[in-house]
Amino acid sequence: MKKLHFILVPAALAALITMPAVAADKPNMAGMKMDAPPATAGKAHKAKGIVNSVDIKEAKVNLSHEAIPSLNWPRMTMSFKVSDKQGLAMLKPGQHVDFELSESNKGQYVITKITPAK
Ligand SMILES: [Cu+2]
Repeated sequence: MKKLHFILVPAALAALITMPAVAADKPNMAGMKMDAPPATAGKAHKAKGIVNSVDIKEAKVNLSHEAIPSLNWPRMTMSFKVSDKQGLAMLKPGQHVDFELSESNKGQYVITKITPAK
């Protein structure tokens, strides 16, 4: 009986080590199934992402966003200006968020609305 115990422990550990990698991918996959905004939705582009850092003073957020089909953008990590001051004030690193982007001028995109993901 003692011997069986020693065989089971490494197997359980191996399962624990491989699990987080799988779990970390799941939220992103689920996010991609969200209803895509219609192509005619004006200048607001809806997206999802995870907050990396927040700069209240500069009104900026750095986040890793999902692909944004309406802009033909792949997923990436980048900083955005945020005009939604109220939304910005509530953000915390690691948080999953839903946000809306608008082009302000010459390819500069500003987040006009940002909320914790539902
Ligand atoms: Cu980007």
